[in-house]
Amino acid sequence: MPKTAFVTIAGRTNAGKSSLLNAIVGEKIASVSSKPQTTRTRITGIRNIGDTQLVFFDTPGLHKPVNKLSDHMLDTVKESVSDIDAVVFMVDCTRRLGQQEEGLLNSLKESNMPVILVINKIDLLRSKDELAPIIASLTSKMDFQAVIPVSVTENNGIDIVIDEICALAEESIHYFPEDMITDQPEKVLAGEMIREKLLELLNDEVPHGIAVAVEEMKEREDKDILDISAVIYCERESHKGIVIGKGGAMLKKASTAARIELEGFFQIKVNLKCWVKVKEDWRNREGLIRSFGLSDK
Ligand SMILES: Nc1nc2c(ncn2[C@@H]2O[C@H](COP(=O)(O)OP(=O)(O)OP(=O)(O)O)[C@@H](O)[C@H]2O)c(=O)[nH]1
Ligand SMILES: [Mg+2]
Repeated sequence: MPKTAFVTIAGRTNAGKSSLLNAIVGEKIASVSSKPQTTRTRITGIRNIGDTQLVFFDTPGLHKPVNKLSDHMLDTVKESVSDIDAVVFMVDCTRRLGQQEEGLLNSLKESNMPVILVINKIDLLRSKDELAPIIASLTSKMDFQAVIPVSVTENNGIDIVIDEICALAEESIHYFPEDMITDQPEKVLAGEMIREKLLELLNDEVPHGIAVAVEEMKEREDKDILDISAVIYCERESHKGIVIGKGGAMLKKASTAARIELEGFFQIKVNLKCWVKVKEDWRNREGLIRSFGLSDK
């Protein structure tokens, strides 16, 4: 009989949740950046091991809500930690637990669901001795199914996370075909790759106010070329200037980096065209948030 486990990865923003999802799935399906609040929606990643199918949900990071988009992101986390088999609660070992993390831990405690504590970024600790007090403080808060220190970027400890989750899988049919790694549409994946590059290249508030909509994505009939056209939306006219950059330099840099990644992912030559438009204060406008696929309400 096949087995399945549904697992949500939750935790503070920037802890490394999407990095973990990518490492488990073995392909980069979720955007990763050094900026907080990179992930905006629930992202599904699938990994098959023998007759066990693991279905992971990467979620937006916990943060202090600052606008309506934040409210939707935090609702996504709440909704994603019910009706599943386990939660991977990921912390950044270099940061203290925040109020939002404490809140999530308390609700997980009440739910009686197995919670695997993953302590990430141990490569940043000066010595291994620093780990014991961190573990002691976290385990005093609740009874975890397992406690696993990891470094996702150094590929250290991820196998143990996978083993622990496999042990929780229950007999059930598989819900996804064996060769599927995510349920995200290709246009969404492409848009996220473009947004990730802008997040890394831009500073301050500008990158957080960006949404990318891929309007067209089509393989040419006569040539092995994938044409992609995308619109980059930002919140103000002044931000548009920053996104485009002097003589178009910023937009060129971001779209070149995105094109290289798109070509690697889709294994085909890509012709990427990006336009920049303004949608004033879209992160506080429900209709626009919905039109960008960032809320289903
Ligand atoms: N040093 C170190 N950095 C890491 C590790 N894992 C992830 N990072 C970095 O941490 C940053 C955030 O990683 P993400 O995977 O985007 O974090 P996230 O939890 O998904 O963030 P949000 O989507 O904003 O909630 C990136 O710059 C990663 O490269 C790790 O093990 N060690
Ligand atoms: Mg993320």
